[in-house]
Amino acid sequence: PATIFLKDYKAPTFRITDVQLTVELGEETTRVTSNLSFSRNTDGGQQVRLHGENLTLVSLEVEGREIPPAEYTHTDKDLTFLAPSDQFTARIVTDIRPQDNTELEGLYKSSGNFCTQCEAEGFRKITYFMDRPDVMATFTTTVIGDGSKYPVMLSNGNLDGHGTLKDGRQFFRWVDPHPKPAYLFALVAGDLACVSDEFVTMSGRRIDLKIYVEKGDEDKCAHAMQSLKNSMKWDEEKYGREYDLDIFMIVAVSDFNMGAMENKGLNVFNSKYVLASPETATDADFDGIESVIAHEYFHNWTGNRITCRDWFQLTLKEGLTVFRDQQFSADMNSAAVKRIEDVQRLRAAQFPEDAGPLAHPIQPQSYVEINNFYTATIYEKGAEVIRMIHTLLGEEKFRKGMDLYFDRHDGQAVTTEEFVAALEDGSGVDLTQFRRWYTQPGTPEITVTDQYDPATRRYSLTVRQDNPKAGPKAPPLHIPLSLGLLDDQGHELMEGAAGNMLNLTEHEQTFTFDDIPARPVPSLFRNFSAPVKLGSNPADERLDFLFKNDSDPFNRWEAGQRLATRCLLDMVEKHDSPERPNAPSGTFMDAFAALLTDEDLDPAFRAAAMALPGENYIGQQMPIVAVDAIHEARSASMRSIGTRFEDDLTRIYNQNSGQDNMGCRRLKNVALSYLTATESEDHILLAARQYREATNMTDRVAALGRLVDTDHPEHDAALADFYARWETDQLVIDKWFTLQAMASRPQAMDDVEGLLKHPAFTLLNPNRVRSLIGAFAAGNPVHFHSISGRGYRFLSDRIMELNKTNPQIAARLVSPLGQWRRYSPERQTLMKEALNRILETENLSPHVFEMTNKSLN
Ligand code: B3K
Ligand code: ZN
Repeated sequence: PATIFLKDYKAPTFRITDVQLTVELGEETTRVTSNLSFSRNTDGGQQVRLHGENLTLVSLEVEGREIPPAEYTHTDKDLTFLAPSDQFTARIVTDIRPQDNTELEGLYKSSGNFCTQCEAEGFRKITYFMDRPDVMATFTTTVIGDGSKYPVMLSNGNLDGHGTLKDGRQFFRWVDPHPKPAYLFALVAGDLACVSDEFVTMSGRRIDLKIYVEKGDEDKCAHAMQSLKNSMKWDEEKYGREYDLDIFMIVAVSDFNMGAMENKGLNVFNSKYVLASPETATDADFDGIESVIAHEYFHNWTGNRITCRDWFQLTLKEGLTVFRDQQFSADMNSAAVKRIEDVQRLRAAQFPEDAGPLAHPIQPQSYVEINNFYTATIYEKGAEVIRMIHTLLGEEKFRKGMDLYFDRHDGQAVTTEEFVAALEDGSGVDLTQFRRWYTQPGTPEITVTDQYDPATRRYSLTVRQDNPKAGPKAPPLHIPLSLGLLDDQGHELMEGAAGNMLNLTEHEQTFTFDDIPARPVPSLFRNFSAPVKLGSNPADERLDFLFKNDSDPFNRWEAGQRLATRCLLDMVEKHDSPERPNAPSGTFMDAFAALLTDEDLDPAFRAAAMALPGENYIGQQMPIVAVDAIHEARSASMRSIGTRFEDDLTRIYNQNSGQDNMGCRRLKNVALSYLTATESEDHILLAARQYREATNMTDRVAALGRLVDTDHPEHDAALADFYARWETDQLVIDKWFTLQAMASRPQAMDDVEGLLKHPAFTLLNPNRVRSLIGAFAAGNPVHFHSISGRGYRFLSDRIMELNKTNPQIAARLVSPLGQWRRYSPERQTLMKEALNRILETENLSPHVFEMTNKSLN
């Protein structure tokens, strides 16, 4: 497959300015008639090339004249003909078969309903088009079909008319006045239920809000609807952005390749990010819905009205919109806990990506398959880059920059350079050096040393940055370092508890502070002010001190995690030696004890601080991941903490039971995880009781998660009960698969293989694939990395099967194997073998090819 390069970008010779689309839905064939208005954009000849895949061309007319096959060329990827003049119209008729579309890109069927997914290049699977984001057109879409089967027919924009044709078929016509690229096109038709509400905008316009779901799910839309209204209000207040159509629609579908899609006025969602009730969804699900609803809504301004010039600019809309949804969720909930979770996600997914064979800058230079570039780097690191701009500019100037960006580029398809320039011009802050974040891959490693001279009362910090992944000659990045200095009582030595902002712009730089009465304790990168790795690990006492005193909640949590990580790594290192510890250090245990009695802390924060870092995170801190030793060290620590603090944990468990509060549930369930780690019968029965008596899914799943890791009779009983209880709710059954996929008990691999044959398992549903296969590969290190190689073979078999039906989903599963350099030689051999097996597969899709090939290099 061919590689596409950013440097080869050329503006299109012609533009399509208006599209009149008629889609006649059929059970056998669906006919698409497209009337296009072209106009010249640049010099460059008469040739017009339209993208098209899996289409049957029925006819082509240009300026009303039927074009004979001799006058156009036609491959399985495109259609080329000559333009008669600088402005002309074309009419193209094609047939497609949505019912056979298992890739879930273009027009396809989900649970009997028609729906679309066009980003990035799906519109070309519906009709011939200039399917590139810098071609923006107004769309009028007429949907025609059997009204008894598909009473609901939706597309982008405002409803312009509907009725019945002479032949009895029903039609709906939608007009979208805002020019948009084809990737934002959407069409939905089916027998769906609708939940309605409304929102009055800041200028007093009344907007209809509609959420379409399968019949029976109407009572699970309240949280999504509330989140939508909150998002609309927040974007007005925070960014001055008002909604711009008369109606905003969301459709929930059960077969969807990712989370959701921001199509203009008609967002299509994975039902996982819409449907929720306390009985069926966990607190984390509720938070996920809030943030994805917000994310897609925010795209209306950052993505839709201002879109990307080409797909190399993807982070222009994704990084920025993730940053906006993170800000929104922080405003709606606990900002500190939200920041912790965002950083955890960045570290879990993006740091390994940026350190491995698939590392790329947030603005990549090349790709084979664009769908492979919807990565944690483009999204999460992209959001961190925007956050750093926000930090460097400050709230007020950031808003000025954003205002200028919206003013200057509304209605355009732009580059990240144009974004940065607008922020610079609007704020007056120079971002010349900062721009390097867009083109350098890799996570910078920061080393800090400090000195204090009592005679001069001068304190100095020497900070060094290295980015090995970007190469030895890579120029230094502009890194905002938010700093606090604490005296020995834990008081802030510098003005403002938020600390000082240092601009790290050199490879190595020394910052000095005068009038410091005694050696201070530095609190570095407060609120995680830059996506970097802090190499130098201070002594346990210093971490303990920060854990108890830092006024920055993120760094407080961070100090605790670093302390825990150090203990766990020490246990791993001594795993095979006689002095192998079976519990974390005394310093850690004392710090933990303090948390158990600190009733002033926000419960959700306390729960986050009490949780040990995960096995994958610990593994990331080692050059070669000691899979089994890490698992044993972490389990032993859980056990020893549970035993040592049994009384306190039981008290916390009881105090926080029966409270209708997310933070309390989280705290209670952390306590439960330590108690059950002791494997004492009482505590297993406590989990079993919580499972049975739970009034909400958060508690039920937390309890079940504790039971699936045991051999206790309650294991089978609870799993069987859960399945029987929720058999008809696909999203809940996904949880049932996931819990078993992540279990560490010895027979877990057999269980997982057995589940493939379960009647509820199917490779055709992406959520189901993620719930079993994705969860196993990413969330079950001990079994996935089993030295027998069984886990690797299991994954590669599934990738090869999925390659045939859904290459996008198949490709997303490759990355765990790409981490092979981080494992022992035996595992390396087995992982590479698995990758090579995939590479030798016949008819390998470009998606899987690119991921596998790069993973081996
Ligand atoms: N823009 C979509 C993602 C499309 C992925 C295409 N493979 C969802 C989002 O980021 O909002
Ligand atoms: Zn997005």
